[in-house]
Amino acid sequence: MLITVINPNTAASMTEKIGNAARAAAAPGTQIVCVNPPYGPVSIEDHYDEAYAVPGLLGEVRAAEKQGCAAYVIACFGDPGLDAAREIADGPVIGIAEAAMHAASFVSTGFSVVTTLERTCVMARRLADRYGFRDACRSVRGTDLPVLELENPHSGAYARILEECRSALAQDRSGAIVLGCAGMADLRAELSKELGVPVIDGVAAAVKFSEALVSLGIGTSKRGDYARPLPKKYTGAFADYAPQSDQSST
Ligand code: 2AL
Repeated sequence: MLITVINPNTAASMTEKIGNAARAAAAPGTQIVCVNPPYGPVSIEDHYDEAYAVPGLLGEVRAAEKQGCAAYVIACFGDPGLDAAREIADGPVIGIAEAAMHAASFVSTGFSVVTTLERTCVMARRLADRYGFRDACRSVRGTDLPVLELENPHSGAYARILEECRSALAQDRSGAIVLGCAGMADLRAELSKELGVPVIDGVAAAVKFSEALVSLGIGTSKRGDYARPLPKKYTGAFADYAPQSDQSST
């Protein structure tokens, strides 16, 4: 089965890291293709970045649909464009925030999200509410680390994240940690060993949930609001994004 993992930001080093985490999680027989859009923000850490990441992300889904891709992972913790991607995909589309939160809910009654900049905490909290984890998500903790500092080996990111995880476990009654950024995927194993609790990276979790759904023959519903987008004209710079009546070109 082919799973396309999309890093919706344009930082190639992060795409490589995400691809490694996805391949490490994948079962034999699963092919992982990890891509990022050719245009858009280099990192996603506010609502504006999220909005401008979505056209490129949807372009990657459209291209992969033509290759017969079985499932998609949106590898950014804001799960940008998730609903729109589902409208144009036949297979499952899994966001890493929803995957990580669901995984955490299977192994703890409550979890903490440890993320990047303080301002992204509200975004993660809103996702927890939207996915039904209002009670289970005991806290969302920022580390004041910009996303691209996770790509800098001299940033001290690991120590800062470890410290915040420890505070979450000590103060928030959490039994598990959810990593709040795809760029933290490579830190999971060491953090889990050091903290002695489940530490969940959404990239790996989303790959496993995708494999499970595809194996079960379950794709995205095409009834109701996940039906194909309505064919219509888009104007100006977005003309090429217009949904077509011929689904192969949507
Ligand atoms: C992210 C992420 O996973 N990728 C990105 O660009 N920003 N998440 C975050 N909390 O900052």
